[in-house]
Amino acid sequence: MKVTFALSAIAALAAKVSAACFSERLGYPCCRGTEVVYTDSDGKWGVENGNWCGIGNSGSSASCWSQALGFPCCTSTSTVYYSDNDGDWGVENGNWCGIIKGGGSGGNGGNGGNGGGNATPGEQYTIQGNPFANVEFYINPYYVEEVDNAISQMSDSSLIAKAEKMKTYSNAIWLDNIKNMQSWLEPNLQGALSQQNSGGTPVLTVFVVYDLPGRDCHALASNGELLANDSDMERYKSEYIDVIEGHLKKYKSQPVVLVIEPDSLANMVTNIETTPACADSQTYYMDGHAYLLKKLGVFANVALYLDIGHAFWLGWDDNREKAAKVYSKVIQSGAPAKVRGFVDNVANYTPWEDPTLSRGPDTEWNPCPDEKRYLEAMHKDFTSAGIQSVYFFSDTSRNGKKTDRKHPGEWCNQTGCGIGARPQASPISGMEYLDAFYWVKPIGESDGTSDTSAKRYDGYCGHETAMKPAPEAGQWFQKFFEEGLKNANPPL
Ligand SMILES: *[C@@H]1O[C@H](CO)[C@@H](O)[C@H](O)[C@H]1NC(C)=O
Ligand SMILES: *[C@H]1O[C@H](CO)[C@@H](O)[C@H](O)[C@H]1NC(C)=O
Repeated sequence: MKVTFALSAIAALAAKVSAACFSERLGYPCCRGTEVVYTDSDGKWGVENGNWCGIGNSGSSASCWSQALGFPCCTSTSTVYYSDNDGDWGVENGNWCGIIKGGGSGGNGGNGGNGGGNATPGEQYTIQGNPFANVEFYINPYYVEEVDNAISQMSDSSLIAKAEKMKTYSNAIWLDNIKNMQSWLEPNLQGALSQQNSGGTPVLTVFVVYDLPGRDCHALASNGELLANDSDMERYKSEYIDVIEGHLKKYKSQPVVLVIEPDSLANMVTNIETTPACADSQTYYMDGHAYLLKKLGVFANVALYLDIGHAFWLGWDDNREKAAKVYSKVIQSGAPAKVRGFVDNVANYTPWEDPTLSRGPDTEWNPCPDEKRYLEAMHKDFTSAGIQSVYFFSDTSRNGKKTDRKHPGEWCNQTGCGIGARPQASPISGMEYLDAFYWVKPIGESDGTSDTSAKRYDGYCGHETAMKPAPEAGQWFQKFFEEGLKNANPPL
């Protein structure tokens, strides 16, 4: 296969699968003996201890073809994640696995037309207006797998029912290092394309571009792989942005939204003077934006949104004023690229509306104490600053409920958090500049480790209102996921 990597090679899994028979993935054990009682397209069946069992690794067409390529066969999924000349690939336990043909009866209905072969891009798609409108949202099969794993650890049936619903909602795919970009970008574009080709409705995929040199200069938990130096800047351009550009150029017949570099420009607004690492990163952040805008902001089927932090970051009057200058300068530096707008509250917890707060000592005189008032103010300020296209979408993956945090600057794994509004286009009437609510941060993936000895430990993740113990950023956090399900608002 083209994508030669293993997210985590699990020797034990490979060993288990090589000894397995075809029937295990269908929920039946392997036979010890070899007497055939029945044969169907899945393979040869025997009966032992009063139960069906499978004989051998292959039925008429059910051979584990991927083993020869060094990958196990899928045992519990038939969701096609990627197809190439070798066959259909799924993902299990963070590793690629081969889907055995003729075995699709394992009870997994798949997720809507992912099962095409090598989908071929068609004619150029052109986004007109709101890219979230009149499209289907792509469901990330990897997240579905994570949720399935989470469900397998649950026993409460009402919680399981809520978790099942999570598999029907879209969230963004984070291209948070070069390797993950190589692994996730093209297969998901392919998946969305085959769904679009078979269903007839455009299928929108949202990716997060997130690998600037010196990334996340003000926090430790999500520091990136590239340092703020010239040689890493070259890698960002040639190994990351240029590769993304190539794929977007190829997959021109489907809509794509890009979230651009969360936290980076907000750090340029507030943290250059106070945080040396942000001062060191400044030229790379600015040049990086100019470069990526010129490369990625020129496709008719791709809409870009620059990250603007959240209400309790840039909401204060002086910060908004500075922000208008920084963002208009960045957009000009990327000309002739087009930027559709801005995305707020990415991976944060600030509620969409919080009528209990108004400007005063409680908000430290922030006049924008919720995301709605923040976007209203930003819309005004950015428009006055001469920015041409001022639209927004808001990350509502985890802001359904006010969390336990005592200070709105707390960002790590907040207890009491709940899933927020479901992904939807044009959610608020009268707010025509709000393109969508959408889930950028996949809920359940950790914000950062609470292990104080870890290299990327950030003090915020040890705070009183942070859930502990927490795994490294991006890894699955079961307890946190369950809390989000229970507290979902509106309820799941
Ligand atoms: C830049 O940082 C990388 C580590 O990511 C290091 O390998 C490289 O030597 C550095 N280059 C310079 C010019 O300092
Ligand atoms: C941080 O998140 C982890 C998992 O994401 C959770 O267990 C931990 O409680 C959270 N910590 C805080 C302070 O919210």
